[in-house]
Amino acid sequence: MAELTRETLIWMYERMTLIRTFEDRVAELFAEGLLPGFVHLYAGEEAIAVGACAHLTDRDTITSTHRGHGHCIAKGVPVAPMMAELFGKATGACKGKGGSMHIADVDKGMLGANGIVGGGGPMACGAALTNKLQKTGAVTLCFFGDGAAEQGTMHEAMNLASIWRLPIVFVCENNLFAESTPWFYHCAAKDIAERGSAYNMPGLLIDGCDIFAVHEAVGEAIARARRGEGPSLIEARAFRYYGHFQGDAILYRTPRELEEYRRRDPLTQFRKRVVERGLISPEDLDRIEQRATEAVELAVTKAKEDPYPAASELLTDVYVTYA
Ligand SMILES: Cc1ncc(C[n+]2csc(CCOP(=O)(O)OP(=O)(O)O)c2C)c(N)n1
Repeated sequence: MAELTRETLIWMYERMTLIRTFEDRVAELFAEGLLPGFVHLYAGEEAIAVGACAHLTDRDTITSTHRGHGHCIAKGVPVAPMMAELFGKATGACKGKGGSMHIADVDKGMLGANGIVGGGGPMACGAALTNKLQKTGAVTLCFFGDGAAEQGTMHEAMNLASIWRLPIVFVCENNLFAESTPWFYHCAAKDIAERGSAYNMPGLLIDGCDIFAVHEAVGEAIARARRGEGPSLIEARAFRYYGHFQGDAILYRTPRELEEYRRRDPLTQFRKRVVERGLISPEDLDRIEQRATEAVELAVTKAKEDPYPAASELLTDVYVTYA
């Protein structure tokens, strides 16, 4: 933390706050019946996406999950096209055809949220292989959940990434549940991070509610990847405040557990630590929160007014043709 510039600290709080504000607002909009399809909210896990993506430029790539809004915002995808996408509007990041689970922005290096659990691993290998062969120096972060950790695709991806020494960091976001199944119930290992040794890569377990711990650990893994030393596995433990999807009755978690999550809230922790050290004033942090609220409200107003895709657009963007 000591070595972080004020600019980086402000960037971190801006992004974490923007994710929280976006997610809380989406929860309301979904409850009002304004958003078609499913939404899976990321609130509570902000420190992971933001701490990790703080090291990346647009040329670096990330793969995401069905819980992808936080990854998009951390990687720099603007909230207006994201919100429009959730409303299914033509101005959406994917022209309103992807919805919450498929937001992508290739110019920002965001290769897409993904409804297929464990689908990001092979994609990350493809992106990283391109970077390795073309010697771009870029890295790929592969975000995946504790449930996805049990998918064959993730094991194959980690094995291949290690054999080929691909510039990847596998970031397992362990929010304790795969839908309603607790992670200790589906995972045979002591922790997911220890599986790194099975693939001959470093494996590290960290506190995913502490952005400084995430920033440091992922930063070291990224530096290793950029040096050509291959992939790493980082398991970041955190919580999600909302249900698995919006509408989930959350019968598998007690109110006491939720209280415990709130006590370790990543945004509150950040605020306390930077204020105590006199790095950013509470007023400046309040202003950042205010700006996030304004940005999200503007995105909502615009998304509501924007048009749906034309019927003539129904069959476009379905296939990609390679010239
Ligand atoms: C291949 C595949 N299997 C099952 C599902 C159904 N499904 C959607 S989300 C989910 C749980 C994923 O849990 P985890 O990877 O821990 O992510 P989290 O929801 O906790 O962020 C499952 C089983 C799916 N979408 N794709």
